[in-house]
Amino acid sequence: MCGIVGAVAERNITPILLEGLKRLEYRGYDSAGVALYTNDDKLERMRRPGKVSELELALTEEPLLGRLGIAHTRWATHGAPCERNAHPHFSGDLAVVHNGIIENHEALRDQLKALGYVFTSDTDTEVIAHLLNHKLKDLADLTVALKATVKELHGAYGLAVISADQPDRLVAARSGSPLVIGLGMGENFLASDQLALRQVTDRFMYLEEGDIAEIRRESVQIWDVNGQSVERESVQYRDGAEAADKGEFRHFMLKEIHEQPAVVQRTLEGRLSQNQVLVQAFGPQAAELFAKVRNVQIVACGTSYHAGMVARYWLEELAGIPCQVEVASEFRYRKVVVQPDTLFVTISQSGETADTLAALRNAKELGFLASLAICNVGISSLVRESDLTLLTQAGREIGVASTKAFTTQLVGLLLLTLSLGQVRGTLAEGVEATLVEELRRLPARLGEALAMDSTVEKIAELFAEKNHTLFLGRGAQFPVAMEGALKLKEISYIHAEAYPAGELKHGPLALVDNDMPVVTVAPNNELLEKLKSNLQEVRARGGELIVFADEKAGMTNGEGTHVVHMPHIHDILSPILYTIPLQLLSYYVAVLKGTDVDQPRNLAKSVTVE
Ligand code: HGA
Repeated sequence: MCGIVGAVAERNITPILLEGLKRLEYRGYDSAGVALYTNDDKLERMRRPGKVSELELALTEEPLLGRLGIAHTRWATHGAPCERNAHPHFSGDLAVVHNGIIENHEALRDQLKALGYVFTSDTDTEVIAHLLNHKLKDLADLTVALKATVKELHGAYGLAVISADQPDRLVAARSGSPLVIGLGMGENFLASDQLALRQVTDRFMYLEEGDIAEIRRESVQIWDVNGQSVERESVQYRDGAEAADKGEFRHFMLKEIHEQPAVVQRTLEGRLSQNQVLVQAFGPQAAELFAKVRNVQIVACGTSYHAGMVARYWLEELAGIPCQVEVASEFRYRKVVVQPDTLFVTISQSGETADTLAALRNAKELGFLASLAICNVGISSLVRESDLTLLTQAGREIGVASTKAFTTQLVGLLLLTLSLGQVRGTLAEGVEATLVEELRRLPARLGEALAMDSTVEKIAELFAEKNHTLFLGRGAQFPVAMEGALKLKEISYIHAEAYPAGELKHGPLALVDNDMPVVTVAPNNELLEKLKSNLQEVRARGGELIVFADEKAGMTNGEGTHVVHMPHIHDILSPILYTIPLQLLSYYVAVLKGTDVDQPRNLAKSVTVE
């Protein structure tokens, strides 16, 4: 979360910093700020609450020009989202921007106050600025003082610092929050995500955990966690900057929903033979490791957790492998009993999700057989630190509410299920060939579901005045209902809860009346008749039903019952298909309510804090 951009160049860098912030804004958008060593040899800053556009406006009215600078877009963890708490934070001649959380900030604040430092914000970040200032008094050199400062910080940080006293460089430190250096000709850059810098360079150097970097116009020097000077490999991207533009669509979210047939296709590419999944897609040692797997533990957060919950149904039903799924923020702090030969699977769009990453690091001490990441970013920490990987090919996801990342994760998890079953010989006869064939047809089915766009848009009108909603599903559709409820909450701010349909009578039915729409996904499977009975229970209490049902499920419109017919699909793949109308529904409800669809309040993309 939060976004950092920095630059040291010979030209004015203000537009570069602003463009970088705009590209990172999807990660945090409470406030934005920039600090520049100006052409008058002064350290100056501009900060504004709200989005980067507010900062841009302020800089148009009162321009700041400089050749060395840092900038930040914030997602507040400590202190309200106001100008006073916006980064960069100053201490004397120093300016600091920070991603992460300093856990010992209270103790440090007390020590620094006792030394006479005056705090002007409520953030944890400000202690870093003052501590560094204090260290500089003895150590004189900015890089040396930063090395001493980070030794006293507990928690997570990606830091960028400039000083008016040593304006030849930008210094940076990484521990728990990613940072990347962008390499230019006679100019260099820094950012929390290379996306911010694709406008200025295609050459990058990724900092590793514990690294400190000194970035000058003509050189970059890095020290590792032990203080040893190290070289980090530089990587060049030739694929051209991925367009961060909405094209013909009104919002990134809608664009990303409509990209799903294409990105699912891409995620399947090179991973299927005629009638089998290619196990090597998970890495060269996959076949050997998969043969030993007797259990699977999946750990993830938010939408990725819902993908993991669907996978549990698949792994147990198809591959006969016991599977547990847990949210990372719980798993990481729990005493876990690990069954022998358990594969530890993490799922994350960004691969930088702090809780998931911490869970992976803990898992390494717990005796799991191996770790496997399902992730959308090949250069992420999660991928680097896992034994096996399957990269989803969703492309950059800008909408804060995840859509295409989820469906491609599901595809990845189905490939995993089939691979494990194949290697262990536990799949029923013919199942793999059938599902491989069905997976090939999936992009076309998703396209058919997307063609229902305008039908779903009409249904959304039923929700515009409502405050509460229930989502119901049975079997593998229960996590789909959970994901549908999460989407609606995230972007329309309507309270939505998901239940397994059979649980309705054990409590939530008490909530049902004609003000509580009930959304249900009803593929044509062996649970259909039971689901229909649950829906009758809702109708009998005056609840309005919105049912996304298989065209062969025999469900029809009636009073208080709105049925949207879905293309028929193999039951195993139905969670992927039925996700689509629920994404569209939440999108159109949010549009009707006039919320900020791509950047909903209080949220941010890529949750890199605990
Ligand atoms: N703790 C700092 C930075 C927050 C952050 O990294 N969010 O993703 C603050 O609250 O300003």
